[in-house]
Amino acid sequence: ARVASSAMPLYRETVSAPSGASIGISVRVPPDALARAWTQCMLTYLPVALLASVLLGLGAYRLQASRRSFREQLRRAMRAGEFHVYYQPVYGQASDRCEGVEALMRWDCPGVGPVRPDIFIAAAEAEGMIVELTRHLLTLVERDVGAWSMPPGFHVGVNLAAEHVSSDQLLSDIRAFVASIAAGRPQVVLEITERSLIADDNGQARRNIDALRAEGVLVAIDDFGTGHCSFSYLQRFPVDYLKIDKGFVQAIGPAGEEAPILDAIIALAHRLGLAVVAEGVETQLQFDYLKARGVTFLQGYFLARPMSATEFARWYAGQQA
Ligand code: G
Ligand code: G
Ligand code: MN
Repeated sequence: ARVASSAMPLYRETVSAPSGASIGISVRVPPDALARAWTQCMLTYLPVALLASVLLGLGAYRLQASRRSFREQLRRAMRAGEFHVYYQPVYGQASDRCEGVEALMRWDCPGVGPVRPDIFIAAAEAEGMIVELTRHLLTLVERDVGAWSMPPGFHVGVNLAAEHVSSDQLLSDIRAFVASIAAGRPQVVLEITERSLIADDNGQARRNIDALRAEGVLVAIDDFGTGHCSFSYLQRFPVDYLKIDKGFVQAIGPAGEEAPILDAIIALAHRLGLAVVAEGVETQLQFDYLKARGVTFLQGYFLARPMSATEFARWYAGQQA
């Protein structure tokens, strides 16, 4: 269409037809119409864009704030003494008695109640708080173990997250822990997961573990068989125990059905010269099955549940009597 010559060119194109002729197309608009269209466009989309960016910003801020507040909440809970440690007896099959404990962290959050450890441990790992939390656990264990009187060599097992195992603070943390409980001459056992071996990109975890084992600390692979387990890591990464996950132990059926994977793991451990710890032993049948296959240590509700430090001291004294 033809419009006033003051109209602004908006679009221009020349198309050549198959006949050889060329057709010119040009679109022009009067400036005021163009300005009106732009204004309308802005009025429609600008509020939407503004709203979207405010919402995004608010979302990012709240995510940051909730992360910060989770870290602050953990620190506050540590200061307020809301964490404590439960101890689950570990039974030695050769001696037929309790030869150690595994320390398991508990959080009683006022107004909320007990928070499940798998939840707060996973959250602490995700928020970069696990090293701080584990250090706190070590101080609680120091206090508890100091109040017991156990025979020398009594096993004290603690769980370590992969991030801690591969950090350069591990050596000093564990050395300080060992020194602080040295009076009773216990045997410290570090329970690490398969992930600690696999995530060891720069070899720091391996160096830490080698150094601590050379100083007499024992190392167990926890929850064995549940991670991305690769047998080649076991060959390259020397440890002392394989701790078989309760899932495999529970495969021993109520009528004593064979558990082929469990049998294979026990055989593999023995071939590698590793002692086996079975966890989650809940029945007499499972207990007998594992004992018959030469499992060194057993742990589970059939033997004893995790208990507080004072309950454990009383229970242990009762066992000796
Ligand atoms: O009792 P149980 O529900 O405690 O523990 C649940 C899980 O939490 C287990 O896999 C156990 O290994 C883990 N866990 C308990 N205490 C600790 C701890 O102090 N550190 C780490 N890394 N894991 C722990
Ligand atoms: O993953 P790790 O081995 O660190 O955790 C031990 C977990 O197993 C703890 O949550 C502990 O309370 C739990 N546990 C200990 N004994 C038994 C048992 O006999 N049966 C079951 N189902 N869980 C157990
Ligand atoms: Mn464990």
